[in-house]
Amino acid sequence: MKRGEQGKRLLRALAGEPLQPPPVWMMRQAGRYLPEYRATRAEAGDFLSLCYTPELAAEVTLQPIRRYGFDAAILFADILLLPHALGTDLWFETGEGPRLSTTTTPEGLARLKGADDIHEQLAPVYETLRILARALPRETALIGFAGAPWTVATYMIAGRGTPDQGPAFRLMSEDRATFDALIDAVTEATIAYLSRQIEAGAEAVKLFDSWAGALEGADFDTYALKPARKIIAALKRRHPEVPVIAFPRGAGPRYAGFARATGADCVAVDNSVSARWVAEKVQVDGCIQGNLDPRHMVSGGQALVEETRRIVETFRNGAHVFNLGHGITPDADPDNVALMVETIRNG
Ligand code: 1CP
Repeated sequence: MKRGEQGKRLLRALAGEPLQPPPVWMMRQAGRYLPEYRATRAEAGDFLSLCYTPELAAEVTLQPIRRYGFDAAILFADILLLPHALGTDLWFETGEGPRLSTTTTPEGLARLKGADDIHEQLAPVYETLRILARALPRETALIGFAGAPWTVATYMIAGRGTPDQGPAFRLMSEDRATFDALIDAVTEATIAYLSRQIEAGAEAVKLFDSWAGALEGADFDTYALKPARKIIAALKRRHPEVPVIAFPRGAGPRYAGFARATGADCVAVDNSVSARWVAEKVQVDGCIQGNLDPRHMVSGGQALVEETRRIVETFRNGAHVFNLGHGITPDADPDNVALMVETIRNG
């Protein structure tokens, strides 16, 4: 191997190297659009059992790698396992989504476990990573992840997903001290959780701030930028060689400067921002990831091919990891994923 051609392609891109073709993986690449995922999920019985059974979680992580040869595998787990390990009740209502016991008072906060006491419950997640580190093809990078504190807190406060994060904003305005203490508790636990994921074999980690776009003005700085900066700084002290991908979904103009402000090695962008703008304003600071509209995985055809080519072309002068702007949906056609990968790799 010539110098410069060494190492996993995902990690080279995250280190800032422009690559043709770009490495590719997909958010929610292990999921219900794949018949083999549905079969393993049925075997597990329910979603949480799937997350907490290392052999089965590793199996569904590997399924899209076998099918498509993606450049990265992402640990199969969920951002809500962390509140679960902090002591929150968690269950999934079939067809509706997650339900949690709520944390909205100083007493509720006091009942949460400390950051050092989460690992017993999360041991199966670390075991999944250890299995994957052994089982993955040598060219495939292993990504660990956690939710960003604001996004995780919105679920802990509301007890479920909410379209507007109303309950979290209400607590923020009515009892900011409790709200801030919850953000701090989740921040500390996230540092402990991601450190253990790295020690178990994750070669890169991603912070999902799915609801960052709801934060405006100074709140964006306080609750999206600052916790990300704190988590990334702590991880870099312990594991300086491990790259961090930040995904402040919906950040819009605030994507610009996000990498510099937080120390993230790569900023993942959704599909509400134009690739041209991202190339000019975000990619100047380093690697970017995204931003194909996930709907193309449902509709396919020539539009999918053209959009894929356009995104590859627009980001070709800098470091780019090809991905969707958000997770692939259950109604996606697996053949469209194959067409996307083929278009990226063969033009
Ligand atoms: O099988 C099923 O029906 C469960 C669906 C499902 C899956 C496949 C959930 C429930 N979580 C997951 C896995 C998951 N979740 C991964 C695995 C790795 C991958 O393949 O990408 C990851 C990274 C997540 C992250 C996650 N969970 C986020 C952040 C990313 C995003 O999509 O914005 C969020 C917000 C969650 C919460 C969650 N978990 C599941 C659902 C349906 C939701 C959203 C709930 C809501 O807001 O209503």
